[in-house]
Amino acid sequence: MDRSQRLFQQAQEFLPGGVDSPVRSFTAVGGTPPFIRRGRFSKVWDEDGNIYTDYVGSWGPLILGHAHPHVVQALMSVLQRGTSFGAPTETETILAQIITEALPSVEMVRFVSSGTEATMSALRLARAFTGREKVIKFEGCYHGHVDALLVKAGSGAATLGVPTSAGVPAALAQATLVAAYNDLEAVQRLFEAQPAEIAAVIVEPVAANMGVVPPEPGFLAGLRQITREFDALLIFDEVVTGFRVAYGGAQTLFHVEPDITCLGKIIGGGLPVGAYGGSREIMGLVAPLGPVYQAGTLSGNPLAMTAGISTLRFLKEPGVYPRLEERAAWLVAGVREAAVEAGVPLTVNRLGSMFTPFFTPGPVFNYATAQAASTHRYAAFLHRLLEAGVYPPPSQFEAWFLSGAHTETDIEATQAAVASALAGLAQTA
Ligand code: KE4
Repeated sequence: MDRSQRLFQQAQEFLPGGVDSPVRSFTAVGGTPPFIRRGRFSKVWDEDGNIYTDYVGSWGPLILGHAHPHVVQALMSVLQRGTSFGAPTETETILAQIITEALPSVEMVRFVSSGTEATMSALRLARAFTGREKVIKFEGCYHGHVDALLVKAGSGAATLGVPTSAGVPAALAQATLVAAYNDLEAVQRLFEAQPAEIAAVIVEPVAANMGVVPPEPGFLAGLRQITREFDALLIFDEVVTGFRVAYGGAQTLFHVEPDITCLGKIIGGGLPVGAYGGSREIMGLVAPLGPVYQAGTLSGNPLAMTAGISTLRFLKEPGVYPRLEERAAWLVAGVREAAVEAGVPLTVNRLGSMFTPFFTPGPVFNYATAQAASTHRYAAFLHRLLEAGVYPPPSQFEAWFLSGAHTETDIEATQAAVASALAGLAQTA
């Protein structure tokens, strides 16, 4: 890996940690991150010519795989017309219509350029709509680097052991109440202690940022009932789960309708995007219609909209999600078998085409139980897989993503690489 090492050294001269997002730095797992030169379908190539079967998928957006012909052709067809106008374009209306048709709880959408912007705006909107200031989030859930939500966050914050970021004003953190994921009673108690002060509960309907942790039966419906009872809003952060776990996201899978939905990743097909949406009543507060200000130079960028439209149109084809489910179930079954064979304690949580192997006997149902996993073993596992041409997320507390481009051959090769890596781990401490 000479070229990636040289490039990483150069990058560290100009970019903090050599990266533009902390988890990419391999700080959690050690070693040099491969610098990626190109991707195609389920594969990525690094700058030293090594090829990998990719399970990061740009952290979720690439559910169709890298450089999918539909997306590339769609982008090529509009690129010549220009890249951004700062004026309305039809592409925004087309994508908004696709989203509102897919998500029954969403009547209107506002596009932004990242998931962080989506959750930040959703929080402001919920506070304006209710006239209240406090919010409830769950330990280990990550909603982007919004000041108010970088409290006991997951993803990179959990990975780097920085549960509460520096620079977040204490006053702001104090308005953020935290409960354990899957703990409805804790949420009930928080509301009973301050019944008229909580604007919203924000939740990843399937947690992905402490590793994958599905909601326990009744958890989401319980949040819906409690927020209704106390006149607070329920915000589903579906930046990961939107169009990932089902075409209509987790809200259609679990039949729970939130008041505000945050989206990102897949709806931009790999280009910068975020979105938040809800009823006409709630979205009617957003400027220029109402008093909640939110804006963005590249919001609704026509290239991102075009990539999103072509991606979602492909996902709407019959059979896409059942095939993802079948392939992911098969892959994970092989991983579980290999762990038993190797005698390595491993808990694999999966929902649809996203999953996480936790190096702990388990079960893993919240942040505390996820933290019991051995990050040391995960790091050793990851490096063995990289050697074998498999590219997992460089953190124990992230989701692995299967795409529609992963073939049966990819899955068999991944299962073999996992079996060999686990057998090797069993030999070491
Ligand atoms: P972005 O601002 O990174 O587009 O989205 C923030 C966000 C919001 N909500 C959820 C549920 C998310 O998972 C994310 C971002 N996810 C991480 C990976 N777990 C992005 C990868 C990174 O930070 O580099």
